[in-house]
Amino acid sequence: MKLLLLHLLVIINIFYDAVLGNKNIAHQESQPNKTNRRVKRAWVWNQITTLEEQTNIPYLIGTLHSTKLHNDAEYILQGEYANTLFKVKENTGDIYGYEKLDREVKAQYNLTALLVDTKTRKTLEPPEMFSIRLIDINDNAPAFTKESYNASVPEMSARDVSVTTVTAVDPDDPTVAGHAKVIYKILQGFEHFKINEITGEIYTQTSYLDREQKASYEVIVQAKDSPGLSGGFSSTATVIIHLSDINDNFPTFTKKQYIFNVSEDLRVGEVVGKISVEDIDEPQNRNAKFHFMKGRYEQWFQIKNNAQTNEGIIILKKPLNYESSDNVFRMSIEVADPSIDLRVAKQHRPSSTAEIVINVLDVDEPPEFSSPYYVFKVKEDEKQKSIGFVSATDPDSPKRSVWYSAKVSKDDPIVVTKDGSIYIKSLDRETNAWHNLTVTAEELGSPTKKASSVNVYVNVLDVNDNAPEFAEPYAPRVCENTANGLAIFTISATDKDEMVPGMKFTYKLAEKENNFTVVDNNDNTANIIVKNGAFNRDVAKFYFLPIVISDNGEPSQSSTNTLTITVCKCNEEGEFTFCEEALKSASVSASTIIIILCSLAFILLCVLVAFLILRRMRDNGPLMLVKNPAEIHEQLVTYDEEGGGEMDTNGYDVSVLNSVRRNMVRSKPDMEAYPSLYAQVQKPARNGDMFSMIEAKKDDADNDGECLPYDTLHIFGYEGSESNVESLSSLDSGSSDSEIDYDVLNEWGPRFKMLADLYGLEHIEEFPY
Ligand SMILES: *[C@@H]1O[C@H](CO)[C@@H](O)[C@H](O)[C@H]1NC(C)=O
Ligand SMILES: *[C@@H]1O[C@H](CO)[C@@H](O)[C@H](O)[C@H]1NC(C)=O
Ligand SMILES: *[C@@H]1O[C@H](CO)[C@@H](O)[C@H](O)[C@H]1NC(C)=O
Ligand SMILES: CC(=O)N[C@H]1CO[C@H](CO)[C@@H](O)[C@@H]1O
Repeated sequence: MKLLLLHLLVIINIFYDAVLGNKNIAHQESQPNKTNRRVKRAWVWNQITTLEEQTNIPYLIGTLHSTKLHNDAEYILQGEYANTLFKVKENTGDIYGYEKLDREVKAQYNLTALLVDTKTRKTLEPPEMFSIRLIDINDNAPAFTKESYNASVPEMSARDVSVTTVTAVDPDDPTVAGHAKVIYKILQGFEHFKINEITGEIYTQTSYLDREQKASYEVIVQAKDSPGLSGGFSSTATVIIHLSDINDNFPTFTKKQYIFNVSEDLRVGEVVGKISVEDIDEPQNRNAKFHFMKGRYEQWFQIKNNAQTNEGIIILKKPLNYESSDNVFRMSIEVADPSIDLRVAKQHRPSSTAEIVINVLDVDEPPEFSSPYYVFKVKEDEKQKSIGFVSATDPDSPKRSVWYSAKVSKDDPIVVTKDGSIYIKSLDRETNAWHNLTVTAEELGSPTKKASSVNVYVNVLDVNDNAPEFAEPYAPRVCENTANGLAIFTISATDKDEMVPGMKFTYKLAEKENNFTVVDNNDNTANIIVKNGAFNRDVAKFYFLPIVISDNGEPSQSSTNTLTITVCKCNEEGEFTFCEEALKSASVSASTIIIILCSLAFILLCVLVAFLILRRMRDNGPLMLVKNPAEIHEQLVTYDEEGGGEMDTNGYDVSVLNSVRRNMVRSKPDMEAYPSLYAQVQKPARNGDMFSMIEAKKDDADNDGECLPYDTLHIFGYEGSESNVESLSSLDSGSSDSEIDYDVLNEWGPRFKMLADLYGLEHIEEFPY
């Protein structure tokens, strides 16, 4: 049958070639002479055709023909595949094919024919180019460009929506009718899809394909050639058509009721629970929007949508309380999808409401104070009383009793009792105007021991309990001869109490005074005015003006402040030329002097102890006795340096010392003249023998087991005229031959003023006592 077909095709081909005027293979039968003459050459062909896919090898393809052929001539082939695929019979010119040829591989072969003399090997004719052309037979099926195609179309599309296009190509000769013409057809899936048989474009055949029912379809398309003819070849390809999702399904609740248990201490803004719904669309096409049906609970809860998870999240808006009546909430919730395409939505709107039940659970909560903070105001003069209380209650149903505590130190003026009362001991606004503390409340017997705390502010209110005083330590100066009535100075005052507007200070002299007056300026200041300006520095260098300053508080407070006015030397212009160092403070307190003297006495004591120990050691060895006088003298001078340390520790009387010094300044020291000064010390007989006297004293000291023999000091303070050492007396220390410069004390400021005056000789007489 196939062979028959082949023959038929050959016949058709021959006919075809003849009609187009191609040169016939069987040109042996035509008139060769005529042709030869016209073209003036012997070759009579230039194209030979043959069918592809011939299998009876060798097969005749065609015949070369030259008029110059004779017995000693032969044909020779040259060119593509000459003498391999194509061979020529030398004497006849018949060309045979020796292999099966495929037009779809190579459709034409170009060759050259030669006619040569067998003896001379000379070409008898010029070489002639010719070609062997293969005639197509339909031996190929159309081939799809891909083995399988992926395509997609939105679900719920209408009819005749283009999905994709498939293409198949037939390699056979398209110029031969039907060999390469392709017709498409759907073999599988034609219920839902159709194809344009010429273009290969696939369309939807039915509308409303639902992705949620079937997401993809496998369509098999066929491509076939030789339409309308029997036979022909075909091939198939698979087209997978995916339905792409659209938002065409409503979200639905999976339960009729959602129950949430939340503890009452859930904080505002936290999540009560999450509600998930079912939506069979793909996630990007879900858009559940939840809302509560109108109701009372709206002030407590709020619902938010989570687009990612398609959930509704219930969030607390207002604090919950198990103990209140609002401890169970029931509400209806609705879900909708506003972006759904209602034209294609295939379902009726499903029931989209559910019930939410929120149970508030009890937790043990800390006590609650009645106020977020407490402020108490109390006058500073109030003492030992309760100023108020704080209170807290257990919000839970056991209603446990509450006790209170505060972290205060022992000397804190405020005490918080267990029952919440706040007591004050005594308060001073000038020390602390506020007492801020934290009070903690705890439930008695609470298993969780929860506590809460509150701030308590105690504001101490001012009471006029401080007297006004000078605003600063004034040191006014005045010239020796000042005109009467001159205001030399203005004073003002301060008060430690709260300075309220309308506060007024008044100034007056404490006692009658002839030399100055104080004039109140009625603006909280006062002027010092000279009354009797004939000041004489020889009479007095300082004036002490006691001034009473009072405030107008309730009750009024006043104090006496002494102003020290220094009288200075002045030139004619009234400028000060010489002033004593102003006494800033009116007096050095007696206690300061005592402290200074006690410390001096202590230092002296230490030195004495050391000195006596040294002495004893010296007595123990005979070598010590022969210490040279200069050395001893040096040690005694060291003692002398301690100044007024005359061991009169009970009631040191400066005036006694002073008078002694004064006398000593006036006359050269004559120790004999003052025996009474050391009368309390029992002295050994003054026989003039210093050595034996020391011996006697040493024995005294050795036999006194009770204490260190420091009282022997006085012996050395009065050694007599025969001593081979110089005077030990510190009374000498103020004399001009002392090498110590006590003027340094003047530079140490007012605290050392007294000492400076004691030791600075030039001031002694002027010291105003
Ligand atoms: C077709 O699509 C599927 C998934 O969409 C993929 O796994 C497959 O590789 C695709 N095939 C082709 C030929 O593109
Ligand atoms: C909520 O609490 C009740 C009892 O109070 C319990 O029966 C129920 O299982 C709880 N529900 C949840 C979701 O915890
Ligand atoms: C106490 O609290 C008051 C009022 O808040 C504030 O003005 C004051 O500075 C506080 N005092 C102390 C010592 O914290
Ligand atoms: C300190 C003092 O009072 N000085 C003189 C003030 O004036 C009278 C005379 O009015 C004198 O007697 C005081 O010595």
